[in-house]
Amino acid sequence: MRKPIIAGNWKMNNTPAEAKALIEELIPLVKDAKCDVVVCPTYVCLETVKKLIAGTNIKIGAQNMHWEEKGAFTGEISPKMLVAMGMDYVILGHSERRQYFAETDETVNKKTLAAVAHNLIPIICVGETLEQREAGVTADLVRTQTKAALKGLTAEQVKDVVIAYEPVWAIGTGRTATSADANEVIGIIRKAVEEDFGGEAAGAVRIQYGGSMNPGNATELMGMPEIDGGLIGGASLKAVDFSKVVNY
Ligand code: 3PY
Repeated sequence: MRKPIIAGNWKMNNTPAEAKALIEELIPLVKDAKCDVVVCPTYVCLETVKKLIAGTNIKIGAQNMHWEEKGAFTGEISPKMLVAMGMDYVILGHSERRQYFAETDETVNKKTLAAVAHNLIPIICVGETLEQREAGVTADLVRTQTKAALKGLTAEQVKDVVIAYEPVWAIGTGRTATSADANEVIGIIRKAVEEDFGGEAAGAVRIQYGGSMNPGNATELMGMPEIDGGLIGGASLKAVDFSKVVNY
């Protein structure tokens, strides 16, 4: 049985003071969650949030990182630094990073290998644009992105990775894939994992749905057999909304 995992991607929102207020409101609302609960604040809020969640059931992740441990990479943060700050997870290859910051399948793969080598759990995002969906290449695209991201890992390592299927056209738009569509594409991703790493790894890897998941659609999405959780954007910025998704 795969334990569901709901993660909040705060994106570029919240000052440390706002993050403190949000997490303090959230802690009591999700304390009885049956799923793994993760929040992913900006780098500048990680320390504040990490301190506040001590002793709770909430885990913490960053939204990106570089693959090198250190060096002349102005503006970047390394896996070693995230580990030193006590991070558990790191989101990699979010479509906003692919779209606006030239993230490629190759860099996502380098980051995935670095995350796993440092015992950070990567939440690897894959998903198609509207044009790709309309061109009928969704399955090919998510298969390629998934296989490229995981290349070089062992089957044992793949079991602990988290993948997020986020159709780009459903991100921040209020549009959601139907639960049947999301379930089908996640099934395709799982099959791609099986082809490269075998049935045991594919059966263990957790695959989330992301893209305008909210209190109104979480129960239905989470009821689908292939969907193991959610990567939540806008709804993770309000403690009550995020807690309703977590307690779906
Ligand atoms: C969204 O739901 O908007 C997301 O991008 C989650 O990562």
